[in-house]
Amino acid sequence: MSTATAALLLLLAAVPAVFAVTFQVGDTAGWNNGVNYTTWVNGKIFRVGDTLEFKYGPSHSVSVVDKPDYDNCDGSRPTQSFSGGRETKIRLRSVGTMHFLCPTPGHCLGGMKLAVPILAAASPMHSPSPSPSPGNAENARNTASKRVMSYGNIVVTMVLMYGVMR
Ligand SMILES: [Cu+2]
Repeated sequence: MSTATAALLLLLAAVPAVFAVTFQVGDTAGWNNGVNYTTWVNGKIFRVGDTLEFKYGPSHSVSVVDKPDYDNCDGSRPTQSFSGGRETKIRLRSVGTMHFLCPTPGHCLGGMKLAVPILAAASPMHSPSPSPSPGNAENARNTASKRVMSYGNIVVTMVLMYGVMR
């Protein structure tokens, strides 16, 4: 196979990775009172490999809960909990729906609850994780989707340069 063909195949393999996305929850409003997160989710497509970025003040926290606790705004037994930081990044690791709420009394009832439906990754390159549990927010992986994007960009650049130099 020619070098050009090889480069093209490499490009095709890398392109889906370019689309791993980091979503800032609530957009500029962040993770806060007075935001309708059901509305925020509408029309967005979340995939395994994408990242949720919660930005919040000291009165808020982020708890991962199951659906019944989400429905009841019960933050007493989260599967994961994050606080103290101004920012929490959670990588989406498996297909399904992840449920979040703010455990500060009254905040969930006031609307600080988020249910995110997660679809399969666009390509096998994304399927990360030996870990089966969704949304482990390990620091080491915080920038994973950005690194994936950089990798895609590098490959695209290489291929473009190759085309120009021929
Ligand atoms: Cu809150």
